Amino acid sequence: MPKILVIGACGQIGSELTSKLRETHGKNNVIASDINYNNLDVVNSGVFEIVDAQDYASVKICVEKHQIDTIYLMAAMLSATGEKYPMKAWDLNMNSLFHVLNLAKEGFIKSVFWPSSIAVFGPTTPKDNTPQYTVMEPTTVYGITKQVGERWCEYYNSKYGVDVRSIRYPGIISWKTLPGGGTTDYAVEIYHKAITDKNYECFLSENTELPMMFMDDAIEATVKLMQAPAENISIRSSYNLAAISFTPKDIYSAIKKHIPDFEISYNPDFRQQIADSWPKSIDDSEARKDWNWNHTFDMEKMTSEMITQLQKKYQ
Ligand code: AKB
Repeated sequence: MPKILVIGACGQIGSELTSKLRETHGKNNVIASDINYNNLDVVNSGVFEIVDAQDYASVKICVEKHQIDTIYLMAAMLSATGEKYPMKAWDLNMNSLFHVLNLAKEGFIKSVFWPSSIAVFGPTTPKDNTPQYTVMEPTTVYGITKQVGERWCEYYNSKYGVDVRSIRYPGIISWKTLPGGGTTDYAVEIYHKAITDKNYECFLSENTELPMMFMDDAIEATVKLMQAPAENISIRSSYNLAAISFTPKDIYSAIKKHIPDFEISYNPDFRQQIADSWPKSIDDSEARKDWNWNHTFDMEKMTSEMITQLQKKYQ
């Protein structure tokens, strides 16, 4: 059984990843950690430690205390917040990655999962069916940290034999924990507002198409990648990953089928420019080939699950 530490376990992906890993590997083999107690479901559902991902000693103490061999580093500052605090985004996203990679290099842990993002791509990248290997000129601080991080992951793998694995997540849609500070967050907010207010003002324009994925698929992909035999992992920077692509107008129409009196308006802000620099759709054939990745949620299935679950939550 691996002994796992999830850093950033209170966040949108970290929280659901923690519960999936606990189901799979046993509650006592998965230590959740974050910089605060922001998600009580996570804090109260197993062993929880306060860990500052930016502080090497804080991470190392936790690793040694629990004899951790695998770290999932889910702490990061996302694209929209990163534009407000560029240096903080750089420091958090890069320092945390170096700490974890160095713990692996020094032999304290055996393997690392680190999420990259579609934000590694930029305006000069082909937008449709974006290939695994292509032009990458990110224009956000977040995207720069993810692109540089990918290079370091590949470097630590080839120079020091570190077993680091990564996925370029698209926008992730979930109902349990809210995302924070991303450009794709509208696709979660819209479901909440459809139920609570029957009205949503979208910060992206109606025809802005972006790659997206339902949380269950994102978690499944992460677990699959980490369980794959090392010899199948041909990419040590980060894998393209895709499921569905849609615009605000598309998601509005899908929700309206369930909530006919739902209304939307559009008021694009600074996040529009970020969205415009990203791909519309992603070619993830390498992930499908190397570790049998396959998504299961399309727009319809995701929308009925989101609405069913959120209606229960707000009852
Ligand atoms: C963001 O919008 O910043 C993130 C991402 C696509 O990585 N959700």
